[in-house]
Amino acid sequence: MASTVTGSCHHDCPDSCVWNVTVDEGRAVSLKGDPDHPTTRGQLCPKVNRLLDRVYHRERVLQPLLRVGPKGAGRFEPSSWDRALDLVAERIDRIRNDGRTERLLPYSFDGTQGVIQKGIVADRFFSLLGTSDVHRHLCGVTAWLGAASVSGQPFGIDPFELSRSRTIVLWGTNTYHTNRHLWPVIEEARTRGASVVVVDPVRTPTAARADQFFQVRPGSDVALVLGLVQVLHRDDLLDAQWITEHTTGWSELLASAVALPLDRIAVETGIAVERIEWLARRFATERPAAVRSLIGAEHRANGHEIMRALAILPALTGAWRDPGGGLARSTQIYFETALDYPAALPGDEGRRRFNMAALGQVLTDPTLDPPIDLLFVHNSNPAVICPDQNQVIAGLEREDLFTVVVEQFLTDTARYADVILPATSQIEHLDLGIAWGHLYLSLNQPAIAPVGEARPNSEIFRLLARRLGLTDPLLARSDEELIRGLLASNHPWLDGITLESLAANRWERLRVPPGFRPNVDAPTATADGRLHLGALTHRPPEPTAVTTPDQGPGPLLLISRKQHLRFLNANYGGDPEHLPVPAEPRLELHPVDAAERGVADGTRVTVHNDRGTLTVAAVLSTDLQPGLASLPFGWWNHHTEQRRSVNALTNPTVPPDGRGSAAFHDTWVTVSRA
Ligand SMILES: Nc1nc2c(c(=O)[nH]1)N[C@H]1C(S)=C(S)[C@@H](COP(=O)(O)OP(=O)(O)OC[C@H]3O[C@@H](n4cnc5c(=O)[nH]c(N)nc54)[C@H](O)[C@@H]3O)O[C@H]1N2
Ligand SMILES: Nc1nc2c(c(=O)[nH]1)N[C@H]1C(S)=C(S)[C@@H](COP(=O)(O)OP(=O)(O)OC[C@H]3O[C@@H](n4cnc5c(=O)[nH]c(N)nc54)[C@H](O)[C@@H]3O)O[C@H]1N2
Ligand code: SF4
Ligand SMILES: [Mo]
Repeated sequence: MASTVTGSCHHDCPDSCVWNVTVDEGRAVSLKGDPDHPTTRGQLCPKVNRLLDRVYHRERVLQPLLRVGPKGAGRFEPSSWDRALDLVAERIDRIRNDGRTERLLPYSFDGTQGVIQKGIVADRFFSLLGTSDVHRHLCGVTAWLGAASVSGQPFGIDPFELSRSRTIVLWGTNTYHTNRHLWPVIEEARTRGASVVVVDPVRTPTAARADQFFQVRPGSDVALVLGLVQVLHRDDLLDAQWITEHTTGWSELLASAVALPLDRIAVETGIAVERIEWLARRFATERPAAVRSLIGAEHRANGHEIMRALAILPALTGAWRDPGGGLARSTQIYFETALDYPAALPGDEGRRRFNMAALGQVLTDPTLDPPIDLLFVHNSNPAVICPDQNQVIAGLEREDLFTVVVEQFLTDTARYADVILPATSQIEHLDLGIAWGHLYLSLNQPAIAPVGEARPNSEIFRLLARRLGLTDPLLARSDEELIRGLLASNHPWLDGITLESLAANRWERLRVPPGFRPNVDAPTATADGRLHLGALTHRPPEPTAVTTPDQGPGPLLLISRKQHLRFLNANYGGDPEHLPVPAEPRLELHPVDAAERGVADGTRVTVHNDRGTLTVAAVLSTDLQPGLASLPFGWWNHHTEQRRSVNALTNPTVPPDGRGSAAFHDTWVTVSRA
């Protein structure tokens, strides 16, 4: 008899959908979006609709594998779990005995967002060993830090409150595509008279559906906000009382704004003065008014300042006063505040840490002391997702580097492994699902037994811990016990939410009151309880040193967005069934730039800078603007003749303090006929 088991999507996607898996005689036969779940509303997405094909994919890694060929050749022999785990434990033990556990670098990211499988057990394992570690900052941390510099703890409104808004500014986010379950909410607001404004350098599918599209010059967002500040001030549209009572730094902000005249701002942003005036008036008067942003603008050298500017804007008009007004950003902070995450071990702060964007440099730096001898990857595919890919791969090719990869597939990273350990998929393990696009917690129940010999990440680390004699109460807990611990925080947002209630109700909204207004219904979490404004600095993307001096037309700025309907980051980018036709990444160029280079639709072009070269076909698109080119992110490396993808070109620069994301989109390239 068939049964149905409820689970939730693990992907690094704001929507965190809930699904029902039908299981017949131990095999999952259908997976469908839950019709009752308030944000899923019965629909998954083109990435996940065929997740079961992925679960039972002929190319899935289903037993431990040991390398037999040269690094990267992708030749492996099957192994028993005992042999593979003994080998990994023995390698770790060797460097532990030398007292140099800093030679081990764990590398993980958001392959799964489930709290347990993402890393609670792994983090404790590596912390106990005192290994090196990475700052997991490639996504969202710059946005977090930028907003936090204004509001301390960067709470935004629940994005689903946008249904109440009359002015919605989708700022550097491609909602229709990357956050698709929010789109119906925006449409609902529109039927009630809301105006939807998109600010993006590209006419995205979201921009094409907007009421107003502000096609800004890349990286010019701070200038646009400075223009809005001037108009709000000049036309008496500020909420002076709110500014006085709730903020500091207004006069510094105003001084920085008036230093950049409006006509200059129009040039810098590409937006006419009248349109800046329109947006300022609309945002101040057609309320509730909200800015919605994710991470599009953070992947720039001035990403922190852009996110600061976006967090400042709602304070100027007192937008936070209205339910449905303010800033709607990642909601992850609500879950991190409510759940009882295990406290870090004493001494953890002192571990050697690198920004994850610097992996290539870390693995290839001959002066690094001690160097990295053992790389342990799980929940990530750095050979595709990390900037400066040629360096990353040069590192992975090192014969003296021992690489362990816990994966479901033979990814571009796993190909370089010495040992691959097969991981379960989301429908094979237990997890607690949080979200960064809404406020629902979900319980992901395993629907089927692990396929082949796959094991959950958590179990793999527990097995290794046992072999290494690591004792810690957290490592002795089962996944279910870990979930109970997370829920046992006594935080009012978890009031009455237990493992049992989640199992019975299938999901629970955090007990955040509907219409909750950060900075109004709860104090602003800065030391003085005020929102910190202060001067803003506009800094357009600067041509970097790694631009090859160009012969002919000048360099183009290259962005690499999440463009594919059927990729989720680097998931599916190697799966023929998920690839478009023709199956290769293509460079989008504006017709003006194409003409200057003698390039037509389909012409093969060389895209080049000092970090790398790719040969791909060109597609002409008026969705871009002159000077801006775009190559999609997520493709696996074998789809180009160089066996590299867009991150072979991207800029790995991170903020000077090493915290925050890489300037992926501040990448300059020359483009010429191949
Ligand atoms: N050029 C460019 N680069 C980018 C970006 C961009 O926009 N442009 N975006 C950046 C952003 S925002 C992000 S979030 C990162 C994403 O970087 P990652 O988080 O590394 O990428 P994903 O492809 O989501 O997931 C990585 C792997 O996790 C595996 N996985 C899934 N579930 C499990 C599991 O339960 N256990 C184990 N062991 N593995 C599992 C999948 O098979 C997949 O291969 O990429 C960044 N890189
Ligand atoms: N289909 C699909 N959905 C996804 C993903 C996926 O891979 N595929 N990935 C998921 C992940 S990990 C994340 S983090 C989210 C990201 O979700 P989003 O932040 O919405 O997505 P991005 O494509 O990274 O960037 C959004 C927009 O920022 C714009 N942008 C670039 N530079 C600037 C700038 O200087 N100013 C402004 N205003 N805009 C700029 C880009 O043109 C792009 O349209 O999407 C998630 N959803
Ligand atoms: S990838 Fe996103 S939209 Fe698709 S099912 Fe998962 S959570 Fe939903
Ligand atoms: Mo991301």
